[in-house]
Amino acid sequence: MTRTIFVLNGPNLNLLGEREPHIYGSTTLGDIRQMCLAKAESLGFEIDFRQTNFEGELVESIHQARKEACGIIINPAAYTFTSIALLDALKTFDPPKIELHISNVHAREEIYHKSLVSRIATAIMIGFGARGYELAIEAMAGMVGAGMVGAAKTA
Ligand code: CA2
Repeated sequence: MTRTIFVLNGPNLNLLGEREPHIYGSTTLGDIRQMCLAKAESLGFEIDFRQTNFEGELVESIHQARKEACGIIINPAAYTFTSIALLDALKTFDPPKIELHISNVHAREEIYHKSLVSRIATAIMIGFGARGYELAIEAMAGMVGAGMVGAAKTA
């Protein structure tokens, strides 16, 4: 079985550390990538780390993950709340999938409260800042090790 975890990041997350540090902190996406690689290596996993500003590219990455990944950690950013295409793609991915948000979306404006992705996520990591990525990798390693399968695909 593959030991590669896909870590997918959606629109505008390439700006982390450059703008709005009071919400998202000062860690850059490059820093987060390095943290993910180090954490995964310590647990015997590999990371395929990606960011895109395009919805279709996220969908394509999920299709690729179906063949190559033992789990997906995804911060869909704004597509969390709008993308049925992303929801449908994630439904086709059987292994564990963790939805991740750096900020506590529930403490923010109402437009950030209704995630479409949460309906099919195996687990959710919200509000731990950049550290959430490391925590999600630890959790993913545990779930994969336990042979866990993701949440129902038909939700
Ligand atoms: O907290 C998160 O990780 C979010 O997924 C970030 C999204 C937001 O739409 C979600 O509600 C919560 C926004 C990402 C925008 O990233 C920026 C980074 C730096 C400066 C400006 C935007």
